[in-house]
Amino acid sequence: MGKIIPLLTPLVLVMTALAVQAGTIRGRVDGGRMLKKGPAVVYLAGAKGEFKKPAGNPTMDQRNMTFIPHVLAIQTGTTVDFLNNDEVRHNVFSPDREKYNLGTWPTGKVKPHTFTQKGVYTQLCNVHPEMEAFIVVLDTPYFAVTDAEGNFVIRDVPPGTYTVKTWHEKARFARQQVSVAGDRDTEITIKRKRRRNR
Ligand SMILES: [Cu+2]
Repeated sequence: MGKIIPLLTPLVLVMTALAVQAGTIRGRVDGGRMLKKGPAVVYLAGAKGEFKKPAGNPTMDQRNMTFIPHVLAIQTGTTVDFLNNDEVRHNVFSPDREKYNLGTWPTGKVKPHTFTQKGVYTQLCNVHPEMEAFIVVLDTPYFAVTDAEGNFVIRDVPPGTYTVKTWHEKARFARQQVSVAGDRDTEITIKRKRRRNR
């Protein structure tokens, strides 16, 4: 016992230092009325290293004839639990990327699906063509979905320089470089992409 305690102390100090070094990016996507159609997904491209496996399964619910959430961002390898909380039967399929059709089922049942390929999946129900959502699968753990005003926070980012990219179902946004330091928050505003020749 006497030998373990002196070994643990430096380990705790190193772990504390690592935790302190992670930075935070706070920002706003300047999307105006585009954000009324749906939130944006902001993510850091070019992050390196071994990423932690995502913990827990996010859900994609079907309630009041609507997919909830409208936009779900996840890391590759994440399993999403698909729910049905309506009285009617709903279907779950996507024509994009790895393509899936989980079938059609009544209220209360849950079906999981694991996303292994990055990309944007249009989430549809073949019983109700008006139902639509988006699952954005990213090969990075550093991302955020904005609120209705475009605000977002990306936490626990290792210090470094990254390209910030933004996905939105209707609008395109400019990329930008950002440098993250461990000792302070980095604030950014993401603007709409300007069209050339106009
Ligand atoms: Cu449906």
